[in-house]
Amino acid sequence: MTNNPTIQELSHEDRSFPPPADFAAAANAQAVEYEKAAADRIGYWEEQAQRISWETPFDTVLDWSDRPFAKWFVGGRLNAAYNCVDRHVENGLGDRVAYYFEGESGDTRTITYSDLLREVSKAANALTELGVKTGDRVAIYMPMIPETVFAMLACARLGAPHTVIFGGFSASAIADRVKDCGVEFVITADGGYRKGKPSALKSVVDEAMEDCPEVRNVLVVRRTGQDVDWNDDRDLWWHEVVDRQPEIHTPEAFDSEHPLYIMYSSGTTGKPKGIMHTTGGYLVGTSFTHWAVFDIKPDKDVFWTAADIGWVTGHSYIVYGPLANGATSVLYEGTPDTPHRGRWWEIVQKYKVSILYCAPTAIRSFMKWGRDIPAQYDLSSLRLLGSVGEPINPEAWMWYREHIGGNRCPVVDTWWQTENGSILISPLPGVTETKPGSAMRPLPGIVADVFDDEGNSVEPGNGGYLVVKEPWPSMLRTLWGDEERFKKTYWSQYPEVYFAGDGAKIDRDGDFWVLGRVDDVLNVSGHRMSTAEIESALVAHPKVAEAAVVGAKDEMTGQAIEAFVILRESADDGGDDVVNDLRSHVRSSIGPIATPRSIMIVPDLPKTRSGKIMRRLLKDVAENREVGDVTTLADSSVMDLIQKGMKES
Ligand code: 6R9
Repeated sequence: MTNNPTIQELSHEDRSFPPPADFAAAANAQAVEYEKAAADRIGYWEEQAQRISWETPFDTVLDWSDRPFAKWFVGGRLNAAYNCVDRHVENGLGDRVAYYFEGESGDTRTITYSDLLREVSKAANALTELGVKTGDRVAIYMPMIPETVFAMLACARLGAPHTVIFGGFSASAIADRVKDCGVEFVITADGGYRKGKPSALKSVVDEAMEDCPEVRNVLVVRRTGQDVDWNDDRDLWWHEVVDRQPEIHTPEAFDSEHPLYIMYSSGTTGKPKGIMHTTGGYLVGTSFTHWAVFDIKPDKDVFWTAADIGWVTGHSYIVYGPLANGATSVLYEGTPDTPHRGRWWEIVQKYKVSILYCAPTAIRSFMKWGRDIPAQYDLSSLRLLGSVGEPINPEAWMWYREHIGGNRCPVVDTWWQTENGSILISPLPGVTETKPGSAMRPLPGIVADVFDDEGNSVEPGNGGYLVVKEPWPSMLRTLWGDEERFKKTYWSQYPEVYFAGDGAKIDRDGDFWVLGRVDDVLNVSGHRMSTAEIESALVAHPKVAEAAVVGAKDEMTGQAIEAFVILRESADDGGDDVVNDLRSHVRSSIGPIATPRSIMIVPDLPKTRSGKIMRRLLKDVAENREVGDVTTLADSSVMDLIQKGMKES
């Protein structure tokens, strides 16, 4: 590993923001949390486990004897749905709102914890009637509607692990997951509303089912009322089966290590990985982090994770974390620009959202649309902002802080992965003096580091591989049906250490800068550089809305930097001047080594449905190869436009 300057030095990042005094004084998590966890990590997790109601208390906090297969809270028994729903009603909080649901087309529903208990109980009774048993896997392919949560919790209540498949996936992606997971029961809807139109889901499931003869039933929620084909032997309407069920259902307690769900990773290459989470540790991890990182005050806050339930962020911070903590959340079905570009801010204003959690890609879209749009709404209810999913460039961080947070809300950049189950690296909003673009420190109880190729901790300022050195409660337990791949992917680079697959640096203050996937790290003439660093420099230019950088093979330098840039709407329409401008901008902000070989102005970037830029496809373009598999793109026409532009230029 070469001695590179830190990202701070590269991007001249010297701004930092202490928590506002009143926020700090009232914060859930104070600095003492770090001290307690450092003094006794296992004891710390034992204490955090008290957030959860155990039907049978655990006798051992962690069994790590069969590493890398961890067992947490051994001997404990609990029911996840009971923890998310029943106990709050038993504690007299039945009238508290669990969800403010906002449909894309403006229809709304308010669901209290009592409503949730009734709906989840009925759904659990229905699944039981239909033969779903403890241990059976249930696939859920749904829009962002309350029934999605009811279905997940009904599965959890029965100990039937769910596998939620993002509602934008194709029939073949569904079939792959259903088969890999041995699913015999599917829950879907006729369709959902997206970008102002009903989009079909049932017909996609129908197509997938042609390849999945083992599925015996498909339970269908009526959401849009659109026409659907019907297979009388297999298909059932939710309202016909669930509505007539008894409203009482007694939950059964399961072992702490009973599987709660399987989530297939968004993996951009190869067969998807079935990441398996279990019950006790996952609930402890999600409820603890939701308390510590989001400072949740369940009787006051309105919490909004603007992500899809079909991704881990939705599982942990729309469903399990907030519900375990008895919080009130917003559940929004649609897209940020339907019917207009102020939709999110209208929702914040309407429900007085106090904590917002979203992805940098959304923030950069809002930047592109301009600050005047959020300025038209009352965002004064907001008190804390979070970011997740990819490195947030300092400019987007600053824009978020200023134009959404009114320079008053702490911004928490939270690093974690599907595999992690819950946030691992993040500021504590009432404690940490944050730096734009840094996820700052491992949370109390988490032991992370940055290693070089040999497995030594890198010197401050040097780049390396992000690792987690001790197990944590919400860690994945295995890959479904593939223990070897689990061991090889995460535990083979360094003995007994979790390899995250991300590059990172630790600066001289000990703060972490996550640079993106290791496969996004470039090597130009022996200099290690992150795509994120160069993208960050590009996006800092006033004319740039969004940028993606890839390394293309180069005979002289090993790799050469190729940039794809979307201009802001206010900028002129590109041309050589802009390109030259941007090249010299990157040169002056990072150094000549970072100067892109070419910069292409594009109308859009290829993204997965979870918003991650698919650099692999851009690399194909940059290296003049046939473009690879585009089926996981949110909009596959983007690649045609980019290639066309490439030929013309
Ligand atoms: C929660 C989630 C995981 C990958 C991860 C990393 C990137 C997520 C980040 C971040 C920099 C952050 N990532 N959060 N990179 N800073 N705050 O997104 O899970 O979909 O599994 O993605 O996302 O590269 O390895 P998942």
